[in-house]
This record gives sequence, C-alpha cells and structure tokens, in this order.
Amino acid sequence: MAPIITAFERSPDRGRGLARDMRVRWALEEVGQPYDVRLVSFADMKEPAHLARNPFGQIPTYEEDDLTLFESGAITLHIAETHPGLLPDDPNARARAISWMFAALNTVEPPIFERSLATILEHDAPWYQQRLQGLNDSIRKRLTSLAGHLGDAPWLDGAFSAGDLLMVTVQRRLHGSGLLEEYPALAAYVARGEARPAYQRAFDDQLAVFRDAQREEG
Ligand code: GTB
Repeated sequence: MAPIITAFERSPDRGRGLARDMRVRWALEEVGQPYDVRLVSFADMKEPAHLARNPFGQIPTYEEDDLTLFESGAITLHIAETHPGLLPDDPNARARAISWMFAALNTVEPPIFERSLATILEHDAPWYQQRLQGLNDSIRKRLTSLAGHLGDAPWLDGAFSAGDLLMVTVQRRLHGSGLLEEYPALAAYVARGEARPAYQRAFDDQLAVFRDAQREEG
C-alpha cells in the first residue's frame, strides 16, 4: 500500500507550498515513493479520526501499513531511513546529515516561523516594528552562521541530503522578506533546492490541490 499523507484541503498560503506537508511530499518525490494524500479541513483536524493520527490535530501525518507518524521531521527521517537517496551510507556522514535535519527544525526554523506569525497576528500592534526588528536580527544571526558554514559549497555536507531538504524548506518562508537576499549564497542554495525536479513535482502537486479548491469555490 502506498503511504498516505495528510495536507490542508484549503491551504491558507494559497498554493505557495509553505505548509509542512511540502517537505514530506518533496522527500517522497526525491526517493521515488508514490503516495496518496488525504485532504483535511481545519474542522477535520480536530476530529477523533485525525487526532488518532496526530494528537495535536495538525498536518502532516503519514500512514503506511500499521505505522502512523506525525511531525514533519520524524516523517522525513523515516522516509530517508527506509529509502536510499536522502542519507549517506557512511555512518558518520549519516549522523551529520541528521544533525542538519535537527538544526533546520530546532535552530533555524523557530525564529523564521515566529516572524511569519508576527507578520500575520501582530501586524497592528504598536510595538510591531520593534518586534519585527528583533526577529529579523535573530534570523540574521542564524543565516550568518549558516552562510559561513555553506561557503561556496552546493549543499551542507557533501551530496544533497534530508538535511538540505529541510534547511531549504524552512528558509523558503523568508521569500518576500528581503532577508534571504542579504545572503546571496543562501538565496542560491534555496534556489538550487527549488530547482530540483523532485521539488518541482511536489510543489506542483500541492498547487493543484489549491487550484482544485478554488475551482470548487467557483
Ligand atoms: N511540528 C509540526 C510538524 O513539523 O509537523 C508542526 C505542524 C504544523 O504546524 N502544522 C500546521 C497545522 O496543521 C500546518 S503547517 N496547523 C493547523 C492547526 O494547528 O490547527 C504550518 C503552516 C500553516 C499555514 C501556513 N501558511 O498559510 O502559510 C504555513 C505553514
């Protein structure tokens, strides 16, 4: 049976591929694993059937035979561990690639995600500009370190890995902020990830979901 993932029935990002199913779709495309998608509404996500998949009532989830997983990082790691192509064979290189996966999710993504939330939820607050500057500085701190590590290399540690997949994904949320452009090597790194055929297929598939929903709405 092909694995089934869950994704937004109507993504609030209007097809920009910013929701966290995008990284799972991309990982599945990279390893050539066909999959099915169960689309869920915000209401569905809080129903018992979905809470059994993810106690926090969120997407994405992953079901395969008798295994159900949640957390996009854990799902990506599972895909990378059960298919060739996203983690090196050498044990030390593999452990380093997994470090980059955690770095993407635990060190780089938090201030970026926080900034996205602030731009939506705190936009009208009197202290918004100050808050935004603080968040931008936190992000710059991470991007400076990341750019310093990357240097002129195409990927973080040798060949493209699940570490790069997650690191590119989390930085995509900076599109339109102007921050990525301050780091040309990182802007090129993200563009390199987005140019991968597997990324393009994943992006097009999530965009098709948004377009179908729009058509239904008339
Ligand atoms: N740590 C979890 C993981 O990595 O899987 C976090 C999962 C998560 O945040 N899921 C979000 C969700 O289900 C969707 S991705 N939210 C619904 C809820 O909590 O009720 C976050 C997201 C949402 C919207 C946009 N957007 O519109 O641009 C982008 C990203």
